[in-house]
Amino acid sequence: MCMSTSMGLKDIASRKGIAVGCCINDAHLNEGKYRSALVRNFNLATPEYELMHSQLCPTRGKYDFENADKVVAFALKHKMRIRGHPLVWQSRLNIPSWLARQKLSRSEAAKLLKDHIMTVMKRYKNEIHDWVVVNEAMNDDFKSGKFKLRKGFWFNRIGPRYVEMAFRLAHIVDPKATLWYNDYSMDEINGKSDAVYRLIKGLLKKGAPIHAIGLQMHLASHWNLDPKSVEANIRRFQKLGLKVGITEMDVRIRKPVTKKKLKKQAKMYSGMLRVALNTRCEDFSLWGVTDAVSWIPESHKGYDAGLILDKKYRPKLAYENLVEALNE
Ligand code: 9MR
Repeated sequence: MCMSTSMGLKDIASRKGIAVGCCINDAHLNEGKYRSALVRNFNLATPEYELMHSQLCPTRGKYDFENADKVVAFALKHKMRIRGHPLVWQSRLNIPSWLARQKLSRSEAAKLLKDHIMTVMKRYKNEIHDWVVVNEAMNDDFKSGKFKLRKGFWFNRIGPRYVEMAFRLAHIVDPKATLWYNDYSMDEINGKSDAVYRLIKGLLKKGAPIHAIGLQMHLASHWNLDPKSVEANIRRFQKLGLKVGITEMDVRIRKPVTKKKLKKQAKMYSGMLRVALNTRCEDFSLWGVTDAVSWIPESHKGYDAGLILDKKYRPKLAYENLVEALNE
């Protein structure tokens, strides 16, 4: 079936039963090209930073949902599903500074965890039905090969059980919501994905309401991911009864950006999309649509051009390869 060229990724993907998603940054929603690129290509939205604890609650007891509301309203207006992200994340960027300074007993910390989860989920109970409940709880100590739950704000005050606690609280607030565990560098079968698999399997055995696994898939174009290993990793989580999604894909390029590196990037994007299609993932989501709006240059010095449209919103080879993979 020939697809009209005016169709975006989401239209072509809909025939394959997979959602195509993107993070949305409210600061750029006043830019026409940014809005059009999102509306044309995606039917799943993840607020890029607007639901972070530090953004929502910069002052104790006072929530400011203004920016998050903008992303939610935009997504609903354009019939995009929304994945709320993140409810619980120990990153220093996510924990509000007033909270980080608190000396808390275990029960006080548990109450604050519960209050935050309830406050955020209740506000969007009718709009958001997928939540990243816990983000990046596993350390990434590939050097030692010893993978265990990261120490951090909630771990240090509540202990390792904060993960299970967060999922159980989220399920109580919205028993119908799909609850996700999301992490990076766990796309292939490796020490970290093994550790997450053991963690999640154990929690499921205890009846923890975990429904889905998000593979963030933040890659670099000089890496070589083994599609078979990614496929096997996805399938083993699915065998636990879990949904799996690619939640934050981008493929950063070490500067200078060359044609050869862009070609490799394109191959990686379409290769992972084919894996997502073969394994019937819930979604194939990117952490941005245009190189003009990307966390990469700031966070990965010396890297750029990690997304599928260039800085002038022109489709890159990566975009064309995704269309080709979807049309197969
Ligand atoms: O791209 C996000 C950036 O705008 C935020 O300031 C940052 C806060 O830590 O989070 C970035 O997104 C991260 C996501 O929330 C979790 N996976 C890794 C992403 C890149 O750091």
